[in-house]
Amino acid sequence: SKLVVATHNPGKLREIGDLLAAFDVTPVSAGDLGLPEPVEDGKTFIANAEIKALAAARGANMAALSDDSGFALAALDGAPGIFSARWAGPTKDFSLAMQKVEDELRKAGAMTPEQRRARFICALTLAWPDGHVESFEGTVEGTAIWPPRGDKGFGYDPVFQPDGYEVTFAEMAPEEKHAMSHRADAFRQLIDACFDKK
Ligand code: ITT
Repeated sequence: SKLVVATHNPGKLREIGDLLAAFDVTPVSAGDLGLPEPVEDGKTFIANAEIKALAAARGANMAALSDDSGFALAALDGAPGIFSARWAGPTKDFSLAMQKVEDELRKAGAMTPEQRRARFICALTLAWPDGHVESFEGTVEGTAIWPPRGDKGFGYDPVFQPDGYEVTFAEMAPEEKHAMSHRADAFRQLIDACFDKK
């Protein structure tokens, strides 16, 4: 069966495609279907994931999967959180967003690893054209490091070192990140609840 992947973020699309590879669904991207991006005015990751998945499911008249995710720093009360994409500015430059993370952590006096606790959050929503939704949230815990390291992955990956690893997400092979990421955590829950194995 076909599934619309309701994202315009190429990094996410690649990871969701990898994570879906073992299942009996053919992903089609929202961008390729020419679906517009809805306004994400929810106050939580799940609220925004539901807005995106429902808009795509209704627009395409097919089941749709969305991902609303972000980076959260304990020392900044969870910022950037649901505003993670916006910290990169209109040019979507994540070297800028990572610099802003570092500047804000310094301003907050957060210099030790204990003060630099960070987590990624991923909300996934599967939605159907009739308005039914199933949502799941996954997380991964770690530390915000500086300077950025690695050139794989996307977004804030170069400044995130997951607990128990000496490498950042951007230094990991994709399979390694997929085995333990916030997205993988949310996916495991969704797959258990909604998908049949091939
Ligand atoms: P769509 O809404 O089209 O899916 P977006 O990039 O606007 O794309 P979000 O509003 O969910 O999506 O923003 C999430 C941001 O959080 C994203 O732009 C990344 O910078 C960051 N992010 C999410 N998952 C990440 C990951 O696995 N690694 C690094 N950064 C991640």
